[in-house]
This record gives sequence, C-alpha cells and structure tokens, in this order.
Amino acid sequence: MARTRSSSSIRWRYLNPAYYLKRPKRLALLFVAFVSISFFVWDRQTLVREHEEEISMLKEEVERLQIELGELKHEDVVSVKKTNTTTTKIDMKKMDGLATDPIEAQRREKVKDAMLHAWTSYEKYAWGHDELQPQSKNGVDSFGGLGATLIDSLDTLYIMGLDEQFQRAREWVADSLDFNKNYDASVFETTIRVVGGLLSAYDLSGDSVFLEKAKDIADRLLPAWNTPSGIPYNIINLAHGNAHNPGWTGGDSILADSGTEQLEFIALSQRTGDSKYQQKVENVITVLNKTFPDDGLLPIYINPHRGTHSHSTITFGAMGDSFYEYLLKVWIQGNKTAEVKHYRDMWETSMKGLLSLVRKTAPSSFTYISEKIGNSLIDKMDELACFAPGMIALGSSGYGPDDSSKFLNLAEELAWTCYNFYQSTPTKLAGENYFFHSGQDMTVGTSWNILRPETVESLFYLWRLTGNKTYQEWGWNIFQAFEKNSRVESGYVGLKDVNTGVKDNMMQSFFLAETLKYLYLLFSPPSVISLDEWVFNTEAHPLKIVPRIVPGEERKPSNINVRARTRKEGRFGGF
Ligand code: DMJ
Repeated sequence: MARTRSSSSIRWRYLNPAYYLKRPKRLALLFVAFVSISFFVWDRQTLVREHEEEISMLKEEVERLQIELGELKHEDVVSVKKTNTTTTKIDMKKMDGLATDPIEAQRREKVKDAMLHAWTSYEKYAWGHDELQPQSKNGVDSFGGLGATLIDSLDTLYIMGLDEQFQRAREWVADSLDFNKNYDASVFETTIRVVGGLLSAYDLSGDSVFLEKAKDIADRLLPAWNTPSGIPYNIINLAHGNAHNPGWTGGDSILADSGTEQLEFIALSQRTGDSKYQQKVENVITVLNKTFPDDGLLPIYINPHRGTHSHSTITFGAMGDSFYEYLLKVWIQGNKTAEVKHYRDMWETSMKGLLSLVRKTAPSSFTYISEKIGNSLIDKMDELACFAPGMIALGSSGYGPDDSSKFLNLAEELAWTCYNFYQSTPTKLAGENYFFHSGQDMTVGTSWNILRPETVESLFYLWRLTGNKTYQEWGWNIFQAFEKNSRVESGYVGLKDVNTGVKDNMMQSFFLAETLKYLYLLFSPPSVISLDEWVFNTEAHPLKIVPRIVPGEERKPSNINVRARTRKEGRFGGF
C-alpha cells in the first residue's frame, strides 16, 4: 500500500512546480523541450499554410492557362460549321474575350465603339445610300446607289462581332440591293468596294446571298474588258453594259483602275467554278507583261486599243498604287505556286524601280518615294502611297535573307515617314500629299484629309510581321487624332484642311471598310484574319486563300476546297 502511494506520488511530483524549482537543470531542459516542440509545430503550420497558398496560386495559374488554351484554339479562326458546299463559316464571336494585353483589348473596344458610332449614324441618316454626309445628316449616291458604305462595312461588322448590325445589312442586301441601274459606274471602285465587300462577307459568313450578288454585279462589269487589247475601259453602264473611259484621260485607261480587279475576279471564279472572270483579269497582266519595262514602273495611262503605255506620270500614289499591290497579292492568293510566279517576278521588278524612286529629306532624313515624269524625279508623295510600306513588308520575306531584311528596313523607314505626315500637322492628321523641299523636310501640299487608311494599313502589316508594338502606339495616336478632329454627332467627317481642322461633310465608305478595320486588327491577336489564310483586297476586304482553278479544267464549286490553309511559316506569317 505504502509502495503504491509512493509510486503515485512520484508520478505526480513532475507536475509540481516546486519539483523543478529545486532542480534548475531539469527546468532548463523542460524549457528547451517546450521551445523546440513549439517551434516544430509553428514551422509545420507555416509550411502547410505556404503550401496551401502555393497550391491555390498554382490552381489559379492552371485555370488561367486552361482559359488561354481554349482561347488559343479559337484563335485559329476555327471553321465551325460548313453552311454550304463552297465555303466555311468563320465564327468571330468565339474570338470575343481573347486573352490579350489589357491595353490592346481596351483600344480594340474603343475602335469598335467608333465603328458602332459611324455605322449607327449611317443606319439612321443614310441607310441604303452610298455614303453619309454627317453634318447635313443625309445620304448621297456617289457610286450609283449601290449601298457602298453598307457593303463596304459588312466584313468589318462581322469581324467586330456586331451581329445584329450585320444581320440588318444582310437583309438589305438580300431584299433591296439592285444593280440594274442606268448608271455609269467606275469599274475599279465597284470592284474593290462591292465585289470585294460581298465576297469577303461570303467568305466570312458562308451566306450564299453574298456570292449571288457578287456574281450579278461582276457580270455587269465584265463587258468593260471587251476592248481590242483586253485592257478594260474604266467606266461601264450597269444596266446597258456600254463601256468607255473618262473624257479627262484622253481616251486612255488608268493603270490602277485597270490592274486592280484581279483578286476579286479570281476569287469569284474560284467560288463559282466559272473561270471567265479570272480569264479576263489575268489577260490584263499578260498584256502588260509583254511590254513591261526593266524597272517595272508603268505610267498611269494605258491605251486600251493597243495595250501600250504612254508618256505619263509614274507613281505609287493616285492612279498607280494598287496595280503594284495586286501583283504581289495575286501571287499570295495563288499560293505562290509556279502558275503565279510571273506576278511575283513582275512585282520584284517593280520593287527595283521603286528603289530608284527612293529619296531622303533634309535635314531629318525621312525616306520617301518620289514620282517620275520622263527622266525627272518629282519630290512629291501622296498619302495614298503610304500603303507601300505594308506591301513591301508583306513581300519582303519572299526574298533571300539579305534582300528580305533590306526591304523590311525600307518598309519601316517609309512607315516612319508616313507616320510623320500625321505627326507634323497641328491636327495630327495627314494631308493628301507632301512635297519635300531641301532643308524643309516635308510640307503639306493638298491639305485635306478624307479619313484615308493607307498609313494605318501599313502599321497593321508591320506590327503583324515584326511584332514591334511601336506600330500599335503610332496607330493609337492616329486613331485618337481621328477621334478628336473627325468625330461629330452623326458619324465621322474628313477635314478640309489639316492645319486649321475645318471639317468637311463626308463619311467615306473606306473609313468603315479600311481605316477602322485595320485599326481594330492592329489591336487584335494576329490569328484574327491570319495573313497565312487571308489576303486583303485594296479596300481591306479579306478574301480566303484557296486553291487556284485552272481554266479549262474547272471543278464544280462543290469540289472547291476553301478550308483555311494551316501552313504556318516563320514570323512573317509564311510570306
Ligand atoms: C480606297 O478606296 C482603296 O484603298 C484604294 O486602293 C485607294 N483609295 C481608297 C482609300 O484611300
């Protein structure tokens, strides 16, 4: 019993503080044990907490990456549904919310808002007319009443995901668009805006109403090519088919007006399976190739009877410009195959000629493309020629490495000049053309600005092909200048004078077709209308790149495979 009591009291004595006070070594040991255990527990808890935080961060990262992966899959502009046998429907809605830089996304939204403002004003005051006069709030039929702004806007609305607006426009095309007009139409303007706009809407939406209408208008334009040489007359009556040239050209055809229908008519042949459109326009190039000069520079007037060119201005600006653009783009549209090699050859020859026109300003060394009459260079450049930096960049990667970087550098230098056409004026908007007097760098000649797209077009290509975000900054500055000077209550207007900012009364259809589209794409991922799969016509209407048809061996349209090319080559988008 005494033993039991004694072992129990021995056990309990360890709980008695007096026990430790009499044994300081044990107290210290106990203290050390207590501190170590506490530290161990605290350390474990901290580790667990840190791991939990890490796991939750990793989960968030995984979720973010999963979202990005999903979006990247959509970025490939997935062909979602085959809505008919000849084309695929591109679902741009799935492109909404693409993960990009938040600033890019914000800027894209601002551009979309600008489009909405322009379009809503057109819908309200000029519905079905060619163009809106925003100040007087009425429509005008500058192109014969073909709904030019409406057709020019279709693909922009589609790409921006403005679906209700696109649908309303589509209903108008289906129900009200009538080409049977006793009107002398420009073959060039009608092709690039109307045929191009309809074909692009068809390629994006797969809705066959657009193809039917494109065929209707192209059939009305086709007699213009029935000339002794095959070089088209530039004006044709849409109801009667009588064709002629404008009186002020002395009977000649204009180079750009005659050599800027190839993309649209080749695309139409591909989509209808009827080679007649392609044959007419390709013959023009064959004819011009016969007397193509060593420097590849053609004067702006060509005789439609003999197919020869006269002694007139050589320019990459008005009346020359898009002829050179289409040499390159038909080669791209034709998948760069042997059948279209002569287009590339002619384009490269013209680029040699372009190099001979390149000069630098003093004192600031801006690079510009001069014009030429006979053997004399004229120190003048149109803003219209500012499409050239984009074209040169697009064609640069088709050269070997040395020439490729030489041409890309040239494109970048020219883009800097064009950007400065904007930056050098009080409104920060470019005039129509510039003169370069020694010691004065650039001086505005014709001082209006009609909302033209060429500079932002080039910025778009340069950003796509170099990835240099500077081009986005320049584009954003130009957009802000349009917002500041050109936005009015009922749309956008040009300026009569970029020095004073006095406004005109016209919202050009190419502002919606081109300027706003290129700006929107400048702030969109490169996969939105990928340059591997699409080629833009000169009015910024993207046409899907599909296999060429061989005249005489036409396939039925149902056999034409217009699925997107999947080839991805290098940072220049495969070119
Ligand atoms: C557009 O109609 C086309 O870009 C054409 O090639 C040139 N002019 C206008 C825009 O400035």
